[in-house]
Amino acid sequence: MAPSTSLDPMPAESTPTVQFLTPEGELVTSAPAEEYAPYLERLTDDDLRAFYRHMAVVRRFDLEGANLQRQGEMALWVPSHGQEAAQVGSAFAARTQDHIFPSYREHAVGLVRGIDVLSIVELLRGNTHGGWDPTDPTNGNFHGYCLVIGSHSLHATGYAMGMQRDGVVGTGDPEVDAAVLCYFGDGATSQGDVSEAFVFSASSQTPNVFFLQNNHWAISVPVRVQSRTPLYLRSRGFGIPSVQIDGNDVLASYAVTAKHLDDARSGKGPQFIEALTYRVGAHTSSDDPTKYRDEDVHNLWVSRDPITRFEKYLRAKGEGDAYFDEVRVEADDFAADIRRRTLVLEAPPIGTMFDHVYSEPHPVLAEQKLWLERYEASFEEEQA
Ligand SMILES: Cc1ncc(C[n+]2csc(CCOP(=O)(O)OP(=O)(O)O)c2C)c(N)n1
Ligand SMILES: [Mg+2]
Repeated sequence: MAPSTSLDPMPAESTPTVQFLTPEGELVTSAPAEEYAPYLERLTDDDLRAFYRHMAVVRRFDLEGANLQRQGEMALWVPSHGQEAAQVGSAFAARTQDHIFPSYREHAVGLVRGIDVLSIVELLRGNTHGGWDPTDPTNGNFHGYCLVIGSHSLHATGYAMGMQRDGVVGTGDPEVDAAVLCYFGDGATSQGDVSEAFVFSASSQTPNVFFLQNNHWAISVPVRVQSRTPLYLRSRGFGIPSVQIDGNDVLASYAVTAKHLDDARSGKGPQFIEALTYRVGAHTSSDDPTKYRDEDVHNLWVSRDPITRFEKYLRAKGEGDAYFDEVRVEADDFAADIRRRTLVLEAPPIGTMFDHVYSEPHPVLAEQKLWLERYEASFEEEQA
């Protein structure tokens, strides 16, 4: 059991947290984890290596993103450092036909679902308003990032209600049945939108899995200010069962999400998962966490690092230096490729900002677009 910290909403000892991997990388099955253990048995060694590889690559991508922002290539960077296990495990639990509604820190989920993560750079550089097209089959049903805190929990619930009406829930066909996995943060649970999503999801018994990454901070507000109860208990008052997991344990994240997505697809209704994790970096590149964070608590969470923990586990299982060296080279190459492609990104034609406001052409926007294009062109005429 993870030791509690002054930032935990309640002492960890009093909550039944599902954990399979201790921070030392030892495999354990505590009582609350037992029902999820069968979901681990289906994992092959290749799956475990894929978990590690994705976590390592996305951490390197995150570092490159932060560096590129500091070098003036992006307006903003949103770090995912520390949250790799919560994201990679849960993302691997989703099936191809499931839909994912992220907030804005889910770089690892996007990577697992197959988006070109350069799109995240383009979004934070201001080159696009959306980043990627979720309806493009190559984008793994990974919907757009959402910066309006908690609002996408309603989109995710509405989408799941649509799936029920489309008849893709509870058919018993594993190729057809689908669910919606929705990610949000501890701060988002204070938003009315999340409560409303819980109401509608519970009353319609939608195929939703709500995945909360409790990274202990909403910018500079600690989680203990957001809630007087552990957050995983929140949904129960709405009639949505819930479970708290060690979010720095990729195996717990995988197994628990896999079980509840299975339940959701088969028509058993929604589930809420609270993954206890920690935002090791700043909220964004615009934030300075040294102004409000306790160094000792920070260091405690760093000692629970999800990637180091999983590396210890894999090494104990027999994985050697060659594999870890290979992943390190792959992660460096990946980051170098992102850098190379970022540096040649060009600003899009200015009119594109009007193109996706509505799904169909709109006369007022068409007029505004024309006006802006003429205005821009007037500078070129002046110079001529
Ligand atoms: C509706 C709304 N209110 C306020 C903000 C400003 N804001 C941006 S991020 C953030 C904190 C969110 O914290 P949390 O939900 O824990 O997610 P995290 O950033 O920790 O992943 C706030 C308040 C916003 N983007 N949207
Ligand atoms: Mg948070």
